[in-house]
Amino acid sequence: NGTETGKSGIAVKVPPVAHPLGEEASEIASNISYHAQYSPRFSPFKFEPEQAFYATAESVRDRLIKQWNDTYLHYHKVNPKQTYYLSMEYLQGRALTNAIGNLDIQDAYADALKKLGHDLENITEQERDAALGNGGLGRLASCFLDSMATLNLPAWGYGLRYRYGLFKQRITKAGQEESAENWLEKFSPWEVVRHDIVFPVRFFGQVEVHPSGSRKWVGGEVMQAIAYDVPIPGYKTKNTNSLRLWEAKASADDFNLFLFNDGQYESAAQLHSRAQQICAVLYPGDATEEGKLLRLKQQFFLCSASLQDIICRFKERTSGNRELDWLQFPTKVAVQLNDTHPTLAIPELMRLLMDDEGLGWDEAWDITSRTIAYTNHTVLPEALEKWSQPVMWKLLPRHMEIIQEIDKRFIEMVQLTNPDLENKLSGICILDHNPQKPVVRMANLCVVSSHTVNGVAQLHSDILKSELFADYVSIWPNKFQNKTNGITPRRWLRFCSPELSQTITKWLKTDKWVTDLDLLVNLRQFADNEGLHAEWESAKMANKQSLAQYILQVTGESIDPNTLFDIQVKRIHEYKRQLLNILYVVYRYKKLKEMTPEERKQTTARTVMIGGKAFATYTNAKRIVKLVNDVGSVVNTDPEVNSYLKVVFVPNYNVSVAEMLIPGSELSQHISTAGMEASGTSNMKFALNGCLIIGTLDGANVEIREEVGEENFFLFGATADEVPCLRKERVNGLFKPDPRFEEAKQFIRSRAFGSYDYNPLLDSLEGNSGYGRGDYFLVGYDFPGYLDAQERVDEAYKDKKRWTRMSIMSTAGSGKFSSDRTISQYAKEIWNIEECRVP
Ligand code: T68
Repeated sequence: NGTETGKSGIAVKVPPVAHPLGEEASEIASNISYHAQYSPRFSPFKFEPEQAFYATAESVRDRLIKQWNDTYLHYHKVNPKQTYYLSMEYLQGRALTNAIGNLDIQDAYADALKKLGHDLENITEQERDAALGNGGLGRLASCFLDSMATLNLPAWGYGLRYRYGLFKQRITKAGQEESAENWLEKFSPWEVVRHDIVFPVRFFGQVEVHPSGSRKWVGGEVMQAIAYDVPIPGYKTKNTNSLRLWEAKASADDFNLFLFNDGQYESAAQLHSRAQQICAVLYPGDATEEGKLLRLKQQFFLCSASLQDIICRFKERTSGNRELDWLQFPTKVAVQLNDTHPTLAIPELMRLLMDDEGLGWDEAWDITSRTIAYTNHTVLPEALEKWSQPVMWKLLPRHMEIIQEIDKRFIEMVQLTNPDLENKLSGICILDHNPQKPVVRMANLCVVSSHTVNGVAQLHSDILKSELFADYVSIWPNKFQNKTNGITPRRWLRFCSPELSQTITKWLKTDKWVTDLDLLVNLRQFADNEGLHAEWESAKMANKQSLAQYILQVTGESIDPNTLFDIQVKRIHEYKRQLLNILYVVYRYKKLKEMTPEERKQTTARTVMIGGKAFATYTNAKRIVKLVNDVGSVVNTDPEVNSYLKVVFVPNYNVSVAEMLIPGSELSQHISTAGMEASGTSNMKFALNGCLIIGTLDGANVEIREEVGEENFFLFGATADEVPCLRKERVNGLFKPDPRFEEAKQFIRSRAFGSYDYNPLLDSLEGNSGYGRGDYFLVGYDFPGYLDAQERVDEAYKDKKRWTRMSIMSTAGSGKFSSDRTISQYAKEIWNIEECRVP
C-alpha cells in the first residue's frame, strides 16, 4: 500500500506511482505524498496521522488556491460593489472537512487516504480549532463568510490573527482552569502570508496643524500590519473569498542595533515586543488599565489596516487612468461593523479621507455614513462599550477630534430638526462628559454614523427600537432593521451529520436543500411515515452512539444512548441560566432518591450534558461550572439513581465539540431570561438536527417556535414585557418562591454535593435588589414553569412515535435559519451588492 517498513521500524512513505484507484483519487494520493515529501515540516520518513493531516490539508489548499486566485482576478476585473465584514472575532473551527465537502471531493480524498494507509475521519480530527472568538458573535461571523462565498457574493472578512485563541478549559477538583490555546503551535496550513500587503498603523502622537488649516496626525509609535489570508470556499462553486487577518510587526528600522551591541537587548527590540503584544491574545483581560488600552489598540489596529487596504483596492480597481471620484466609494464599498468592537472604522475612514486624501468634512461624512452599517448583538448594559475619553485622547488624538466634531454636529442637527428631543440629548449624544468618568459611547457613535442599524432576531430588533435606541427612531425612522441570524447548513447538518443528511436527501429526492434550506418543509408530508421514522431514529441513534463514545473518551463517564440526551452548551453566563438547569437536575435527583425502585422505573431516563466556558474573572460563572461538576460526581456514582439520571460536564466546549454534540442531541436548553439573549444561534443548530427545544420566549426562540410549530417546542417562562414588572415585584418583596425551588437550593446548601461553599452563588437568587442579587435573572420566578415544561418533555419522550414526529417537524421547520437567507437579506437590504459568480 505504498508503505515500506524500514529497519528502524519507522513507516516510510514512498510516493505512489500508479493507483488502482479512480483517476482523481490516484492524483490526490500522489499530491498528498508529494506534500509529505516536498513540503517538509516534520522529520522525514514519518507519516503518522498528524503528518497525513498536514499533507492532506496542503493538497486541498492547492486546489483552493487556483479558484481563490481566479476569484480575486474576477472581482478585480468586474469591479462590483464589495462588502467588507469587520469583526474582532471569527470562530472558524476546523477547515479540512468543510473544504473537502465544499469542493465536493470527499469520496476521492477518503479513497486516496485509505490507499496511503489512513482514514479521512481520523485525519480530520488532527486539526486544531481556529478559535479566534468567544462565542455566538464570532461563530456568526464564520457562518456568514461561508454563506457569502456560497452565494457568490463579493465579500471579504477582516479580522486579527491572534497568536492565542480562546483559552482551553480544563476541569479539576477546583473547577475550571484556563490555559493558553496555542493554535499556531505547529502551523496553520490554511493561511497565506502576503508579504506585499503591509500598512503602517500609528498609535499615540499628536495632531499637527498646517497653516492651510489642514490637520495631520504625526509622531507616536508606528506598527506594521501584515496580511494573512485564509481561503473561504463556497459550497459547490468556484467562488473562494478571503478572510484577511492582520498581524502586527515592527519594521526592521525599529531594531536598534546600536543598543543591541551595547548589550541592551530588551531596549533594542522594544518596539518588536510591543508589536507582538497587539495580536497576542483574543480579548486581553480588561480589569487593568493596561488591559483596556491593549484591547483598544487591537480594535484600532483592525480598523486602520482594513480601511487602508479597502481604500487601496478602491483606487486600484476604480481609477484606471481616470481621476478618482470619491463619491463612487459608497457604490463600491460596504462596511459592516460586527458589534461596536470595530467602531473606530468610523473616525478612521473620516481621517483617511480628510487628512490623507484631502476631502472636506461634508464630503468625507457623506461617504463614511453611506458606507458603514452596524449590527448590534446585545442590550445588556454592561456589554455596551464605553471608552475613557482621556485614554482615547492619548492613544488616538486625531480620532477624538473627529468624534468630537461628529458629536457637535449631531447635537446641532437634533436641536434644529427635533427640538422636542432637547431633554433626551444627554442620553443620545456620543460623548458622555460625566466629570467622574468621561467616556465615548461607542454604540451611539455607530448609530449616529451608520446608514443602517440592525438587531439579530425580531424580538431583539423590536427591543432596540422601543428601548435602547428609541430616541434615535424619531430622528431616523428608517435606519433600523432586523436581520434574524442564521447558521450554515453545510457545517451544521450536511457535514456534521452525514447519516441524517443522507436520510433527508433520500426522502426529498434531492440534495438541493443544502443550499436551499426551505426545501426541508417537504419533510412534513412524511412526518408520520414509518419508513422515515425508522431511518430517522437509526441516524439519530448512530449520532448518539458516537457522542457517547466521545463523552467516555473525554470524561471517562459512560452514558447510555438509550436515555434522553439533554444538552445545554453555550458560554456560562447568569442570564443564560445554566443555574436554572442544574437546580432542576438537583431537584430531579432528590425526587428520584425519594422514589421506590418501581417508581423510578416509570421515569424517563436522562443524560444531562452541560458545557461552556466561563470568563476567567467571572466568579459566579465559575461557581456554576463547579456546581455542575460536583452534582455530576454525586449523581453519577449513586447506584440507586445513575441508570435514570446522569450529569456530565462537557469540557472545553468549542466548534468541533459542538459538531459532535449537536447531531447526537434530542433535547436542548435555551432558557435565558426573556429579553436578554439577543438571538442565540445554537438553538438553530439543534433544531436543524431534529433536536427539540425547551426554552423561553427569548431571541430567535420566538421565531423557531413559530416555524417548527408550538406543539413541537417546550415553552415556559415570563415574557420580555413582563420582566421589568417582575423585577420590581421582587424589589418590593412581593415575590413568593415556590417550595420546590426552596427545596432544591436547600439541598445544595446542606452540602449534599460536597463541602464547597455554594451559599454566595445561591444568595444571588435571594435578597431583593441589585444586579447579580435579588434574583435579577428571575430563576425563582421561572422555576415552576420550567418544572412543568420538563414534565411535558418526559411525557413526550415516552411516546417514541410522537417524539420522532416532533423531531422531524423540527428539522422541517428550520429552513428559515440558514445563514444563506440572512446573508441574502443583508446583501439586498443593507449592502446593496449582487452576486459576482466566477465563470
Ligand atoms: C452574541 N453575542 C449574543 N458576544 O449574545 C447572541 N461580546 O444572542 C447572538 O446570537 C450572537 O451574539 C450572534 O448575534 C456575543 O457572542 C460576544 O461574544 C462578545 C465578545 C466580546 C465583547 C462582547
